[in-house]
Amino acid sequence: LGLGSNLGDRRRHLRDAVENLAAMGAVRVSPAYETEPVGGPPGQELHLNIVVELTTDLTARQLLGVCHRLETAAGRVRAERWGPRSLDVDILLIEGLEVDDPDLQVPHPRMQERRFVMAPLADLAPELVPPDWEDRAQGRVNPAGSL
Ligand code: PH2
Ligand code: MG
Ligand code: MG
Repeated sequence: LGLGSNLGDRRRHLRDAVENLAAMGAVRVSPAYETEPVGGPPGQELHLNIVVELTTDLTARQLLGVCHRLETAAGRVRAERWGPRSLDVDILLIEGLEVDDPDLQVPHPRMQERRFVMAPLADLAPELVPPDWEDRAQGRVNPAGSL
């Protein structure tokens, strides 16, 4: 899962989400990165991004529901696409599964273009990132310690 926040207490939103995910299965959490917004309206605040591995028996659909509930719990209001958000939780990869539905694509179709995803993913699961990912990824990121 890729988690991000650029509104309100970013660290608190991410920590609460990780705590809730940990109640659903074993979690491994990447270091945090402070990241430049990629896409979306201009003038946005920096994001705090992490990647979380969750070991769970949930189906992809059930997991998508969990992601949306965590966003709602963080007070997310959906306005413009890629606008400021208290919490975004995206499914990046599910072991052994591909999904291509209008509302859910796995692997996440844009993850390889995004340094804010690939840098924490490379820390957490280096075996999942291609060796040349840094050449293709956009947006500056800065290490921001552990969550
Ligand atoms: N999420 C997006 C679009 N752009 N940029 C950064 N730095 N971090 C994000 O989490 C992010 C983004 C779409 O969800
Ligand atoms: Mg997203
Ligand atoms: Mg999202």
